[in-house]
Amino acid sequence: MPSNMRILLIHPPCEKEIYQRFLGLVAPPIGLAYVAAALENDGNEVKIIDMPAEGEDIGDVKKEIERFHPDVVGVYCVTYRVNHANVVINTAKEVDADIKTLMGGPHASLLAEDCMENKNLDAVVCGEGEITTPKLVRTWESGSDLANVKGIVFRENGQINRSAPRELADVDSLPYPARHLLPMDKYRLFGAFKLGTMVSSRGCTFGCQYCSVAAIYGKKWRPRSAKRIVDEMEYLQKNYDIDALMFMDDNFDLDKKRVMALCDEIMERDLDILWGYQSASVIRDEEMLKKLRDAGCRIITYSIETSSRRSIDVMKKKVDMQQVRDVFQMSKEMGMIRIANIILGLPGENEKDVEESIELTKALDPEYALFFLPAPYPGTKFYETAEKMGMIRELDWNKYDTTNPIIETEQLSLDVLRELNKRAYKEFYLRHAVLKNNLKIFHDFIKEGGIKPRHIPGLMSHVLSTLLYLARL
Ligand code: B12
Ligand code: SF4
Repeated sequence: MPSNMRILLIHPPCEKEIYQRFLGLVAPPIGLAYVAAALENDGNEVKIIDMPAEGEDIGDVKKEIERFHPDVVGVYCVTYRVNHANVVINTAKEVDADIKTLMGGPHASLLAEDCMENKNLDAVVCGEGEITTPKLVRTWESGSDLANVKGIVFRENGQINRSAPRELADVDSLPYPARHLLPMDKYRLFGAFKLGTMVSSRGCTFGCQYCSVAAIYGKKWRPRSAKRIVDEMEYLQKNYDIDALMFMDDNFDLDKKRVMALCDEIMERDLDILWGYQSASVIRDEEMLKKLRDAGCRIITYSIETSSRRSIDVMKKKVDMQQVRDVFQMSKEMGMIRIANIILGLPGENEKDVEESIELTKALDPEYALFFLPAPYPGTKFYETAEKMGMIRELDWNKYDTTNPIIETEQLSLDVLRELNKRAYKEFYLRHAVLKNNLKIFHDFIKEGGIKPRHIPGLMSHVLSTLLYLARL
């Protein structure tokens, strides 16, 4: 018999973040859409509210819950949105004490018992939600024993209990995310391109000390097959008329063979789509880059994180700086839009190291650079170390969005970090080279037909708002 519950899934709002400011990126909460698809397949009526994309603030939650009148309210919870996630949970109970409340996502998965301190929260789904959530909902519906649902933390007779862990899903057999429940018209890249996102693999084998993914799923990487990925790309293009597609994988290019097979499949099907991804590895491989370029990949975010040898060692991040330089040069020659992700002020670094990172970023000369301040996410090795060494100065989790300084070391105070971060943005963006690189890229895109007249107002307003932001820094 199908399940028959009304379920409201909420992506809570947060501050305008750096990806939006500098890349004009508004991306869908694809994890919630995966959970929604699984719940719909089981017979439930599901609604997703993507509050950041809808421009809603937390005060709008009550009217949304009253309007849909759900049996279950579930919320996505990352560390920097935990306070808003709690407001959602509390509001649901305030509207109707019989509504079941539920959290999922990285922060809830790592700190489930902590989250359950909020007495209004009935359960947490730890890790992936596709298998667990429909089973939990069915168990609530039938009133059976929650202990039989693997992968949850739940409340029973005033006690907080944890069930057996859930095994990881077979990523190739999951249904597509329920994009029909998302406001697909609202997602953008560079403020102009209609954006679709996909996940072609889950997890990562690297185990960086500051990473929540490694802390939740361990060092496991689960790829989808090239055929299934390109099927979904075709589906997205056909049904949502997107201008660009970004892969939101943790580690997209871990396996060269898979990347090559994926590109071959895209080319064999003659799929004309502009796409991009985030490279965790920064691999020097001309053959792969060429193939990516030929298959329509034009945007690569390189997570260099840091150029300081000391912090590379401390954070167990695999970075070879000569390789990074070569990769940036090669991908420039191939006409890619390159985005560099840099973390400033990791433990062990002093002011000079941070300045070197800024100089290095300028020398790499990408079209865009994002500078993050280190945030020790609870549940990670980095958090353990930072806490043990008394480095954590900021306790408000709202601030853990990598734009605010959180840890202080003997070499770098919070104020110095804040200033260095501002300086990084100004020094990087207020240069002729950035303007020149961007003009060249956009000129090429216009020539190739990637930029159409309808994109111009969005692009202009994005550039203007970035410049205004820089001027106010
Ligand atoms: C794509 C992505 C982004 C995109 C955002 C896309 C979007 N709109 O959500 C961009 C590039 C904008 C981004 C930005 C940032 N991100 Co980010 N991002 C990711 C990434 C790589 C993938 C997320 C994803 O879509 N995964 C695929 C889906 C299928 O998995 P999922 O989201 O985890 O969902 C599953 C489960 O969690 C669960 N689930 C999720 N929600 C719910 C809700 C309910 C009710 C239930 C039952 C289950 C459930 O079921 C889902 C299906 O299995 C994650 C890493 C990760 N794996 O989580 C980091 C991650 C979420 N980001 C992180 C961070 C730190 C940031 C930034 C703050 C800084 C930065 N340096 O990147 C910024 C700021 C963002 C902001 N203010 O909103 C951290 C968060 C850590 C934490 N503890 O909170 C993560 C975990 C990365 C990490 N290495 O630790 N990010
Ligand atoms: S490379 Fe990225 S996803 Fe992989 S462990 Fe490091 S931070 Fe996490």
